[in-house]
Amino acid sequence: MSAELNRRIGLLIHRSGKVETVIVGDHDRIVIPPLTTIRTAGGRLQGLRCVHTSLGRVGINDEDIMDLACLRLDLMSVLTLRDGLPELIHTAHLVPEPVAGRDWVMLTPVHPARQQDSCIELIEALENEFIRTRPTREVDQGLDRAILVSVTTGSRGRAADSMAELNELARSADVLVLDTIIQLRKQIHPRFILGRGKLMEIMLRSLRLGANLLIFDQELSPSQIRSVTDHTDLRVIDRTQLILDIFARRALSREGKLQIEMAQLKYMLPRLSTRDDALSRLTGGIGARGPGETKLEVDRRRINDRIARLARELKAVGRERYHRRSLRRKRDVPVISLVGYTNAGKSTLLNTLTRSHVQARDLLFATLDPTSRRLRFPQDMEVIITDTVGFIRNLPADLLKAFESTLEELYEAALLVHVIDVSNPAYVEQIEVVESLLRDLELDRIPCLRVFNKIDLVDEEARAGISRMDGVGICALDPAGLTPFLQQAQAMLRA
Ligand SMILES: Nc1nc2c(ncn2[C@@H]2O[C@H](COP(=O)(O)OP(=O)(O)OP(=O)(O)O)[C@@H](O)[C@H]2O)c(=O)[nH]1
Ligand SMILES: [Mg+2]
Repeated sequence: MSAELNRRIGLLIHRSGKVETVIVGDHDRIVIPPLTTIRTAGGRLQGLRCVHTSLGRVGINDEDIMDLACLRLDLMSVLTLRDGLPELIHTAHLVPEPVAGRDWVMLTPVHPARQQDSCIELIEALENEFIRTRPTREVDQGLDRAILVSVTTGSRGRAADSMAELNELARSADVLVLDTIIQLRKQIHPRFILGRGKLMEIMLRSLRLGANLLIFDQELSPSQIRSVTDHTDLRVIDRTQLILDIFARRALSREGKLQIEMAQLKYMLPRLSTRDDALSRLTGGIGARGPGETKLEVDRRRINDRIARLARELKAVGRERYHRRSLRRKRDVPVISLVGYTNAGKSTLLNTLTRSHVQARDLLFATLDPTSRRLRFPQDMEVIITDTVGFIRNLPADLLKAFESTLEELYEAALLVHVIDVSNPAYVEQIEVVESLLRDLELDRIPCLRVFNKIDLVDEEARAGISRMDGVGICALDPAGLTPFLQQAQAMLRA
């Protein structure tokens, strides 16, 4: 048939022998359609092999290897034709350990009638080898296994710092990080975040390490997400989605939950079209449509309805909160608000000052919901101290917007205490991130006291440098050393 049509014909064959897909290509190539996600277990082969014809003399080419690697196919076989009849079958498969610097091997071409070995036995032996070379620890079972990817036009140093933070974010979301890849590019293509070669390299690595998730440090546009997901069945998310996921896990209060859901839906909305395209390509449109409305439109409308409802609920919750705050205002107790980069030690400081037990952990975004406590100052003055969500670089705009009512608390503060983690190598940039967010929120008109925290973790030299800066050094874990901070805070409140 291939010879008659003068086109390549390809089959995707399941291990059971069932033909999943028949692909008719043109003279020189076939395009494998996006798979209907057969398997997503990291580190395993797809369970599908591809066999296609080739009209010339060429067996396996680069394109075939790309498909083999990116789709984790069991095998890729190319049948060459001679005078319209089968000549030789060329087969390539992936290997868990590179052979001669390559992640795949080619078998010796044979006439299709003279194949000796069972391809199923070959595939199963291979898969066992993949599993054997990648032992998983008991404790890691059930966790997402991710490769972190950064594609940037900036400097390597900056990309590395940002990657370190992405790593921390992943850890805070209970994701096991298997590897990190930084690619520096002169320009970033608006449609393709990665070149084909790099994508293939990442796919091969994910197979070798058993990853099931790719996390990009950059925010991806819908078409960039698609350019990756079209070639792989790994889940692909970006930093923003990771942050949203952490927030969704941490939100405890009703308000927090509403805010997060709102932010997630808003983030999802423009990205919906991607999935619909993939869907309609698979189902061919017919059957995927309801009466006069596509599934996408239904989804869109449902989400918009939900967003509108969330907005109403949030408004109601906001009114309650306003009420509570106005009571506090009447009593005329000054409010001190702790602000700062995530993991700086805000909750720890609140706990030490007020002998409370707010959750303080070595995780990013440990705190989401605001907490207030009473605090009596040494010179007999009573204040309320509040702790809230931490800041981070490139905080997604929708997320910031979603937290508007939480952040509103800050506007009532008589004093902001900016907690800085001086043990973090990037603390100078973190100060800038926090202060510029405060400016954006127009909070820079409130007096702000810089507190250099975790001073116990840095050496003498660094400490001397800090003491020259404007602010006070503290160790939030040590109540005895907090007096200078309290004195300065009180002085600023009195001023
Ligand atoms: N060594 C040392 N560790 C500290 C100090 N202050 C806080 N930590 C630790 O830093 C980690 C983060 O502290 P948190 O108080 O949770 O930080 P946070 O600013 O509330 O962070 P988020 O709520 O995640 O934004 C915890 O493991 C604390 O034990 C300090 O002065 N010295
Ligand atoms: Mg906290």
